[in-house]
Amino acid sequence: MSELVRPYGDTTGDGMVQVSFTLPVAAGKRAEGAAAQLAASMGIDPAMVVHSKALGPEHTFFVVYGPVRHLVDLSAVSVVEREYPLLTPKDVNAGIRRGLRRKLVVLGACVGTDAHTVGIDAILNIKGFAGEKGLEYYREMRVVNLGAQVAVPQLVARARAERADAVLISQVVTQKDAHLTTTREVAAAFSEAYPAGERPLLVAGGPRFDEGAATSLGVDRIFGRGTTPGEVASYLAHALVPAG
Ligand code: B12
Repeated sequence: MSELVRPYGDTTGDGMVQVSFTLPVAAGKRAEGAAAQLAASMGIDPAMVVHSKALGPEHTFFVVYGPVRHLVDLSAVSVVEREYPLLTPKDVNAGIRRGLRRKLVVLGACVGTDAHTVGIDAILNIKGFAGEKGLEYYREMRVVNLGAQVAVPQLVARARAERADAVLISQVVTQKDAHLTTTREVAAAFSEAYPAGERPLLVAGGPRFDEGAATSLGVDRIFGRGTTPGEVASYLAHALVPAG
């Protein structure tokens, strides 16, 4: 059964939305008219330009507010649901000890030209993120954090040398779809370097990934914005430690 909702602005169901964008047009009346035209073609009608600011001499940034007629059908929403239980560090450690009888080796890096290490550090470093300790805190994990701008061949070589069970890559920059290209490169390089079915678990993360795109990118799992270390640790235990 469909379950329909509309955006909420001032009153229920008024359909109000707010969007922001930049046009390569010098600030002024003409630029604001251009913004309103674009918003109208996007279905915002009437479109109110509520903010505009010059970005240098030839560009203008806009915020546009107005109603859309589109509906959202909640029964047709598709998201990746977590298919594993959230475990405490104690339970993850106990599971690894019992199931693997050795430390689980996790290799992490910010790959390609990307230098945004804060995200992968939030997952790996002992200080962690959002009140949860990072994977370095887990006694039964051995974490190797390669830092920023790691080339794909270097990542593969290090994964082999460390006998990594899981390789965690971070991609924050999305300009020209760099995050997608680099992730595909990583997946292809690991498939080439390892016999079929023997490559480490590949996990990609970053704020602008679609969590449903893992298969199409050739990795096992994708984590998006707001991910916490406990979610990643629980997933690694679920995916790599034999049950029981
Ligand atoms: C800090 C920062 C920098 C710092 C980075 C310092 C460092 N050591 O990391 C510096 C100043 C170096 C920098 C440089 C640049 N930056 Co910058 N930067 C940011 C900023 C402000 C914050 C990013 C951040 O730290 N977020 C906090 C962390 C905790 O969040 P997160 O990365 O999303 O990580 C979480 C999840 O995504 C997930 N996650 C992330 N990775 C992984 C990996 C795995 C395996 C898993 C499981 C989970 C996971 O878990 C984390 C915790 O929840 C953002 C804007 C913003 N507000 O986000 C811009 C931003 C990312 N930067 C941007 C840009 C453009 C650049 C530059 C190109 C600017 C320039 N022209 O030089 C350079 C690029 C440098 C390079 N080669 O990469 C753009 C990217 C735009 C785009 N579409 O790609 C942004 C969005 C700013 C913007 N609005 O324009 N930047």
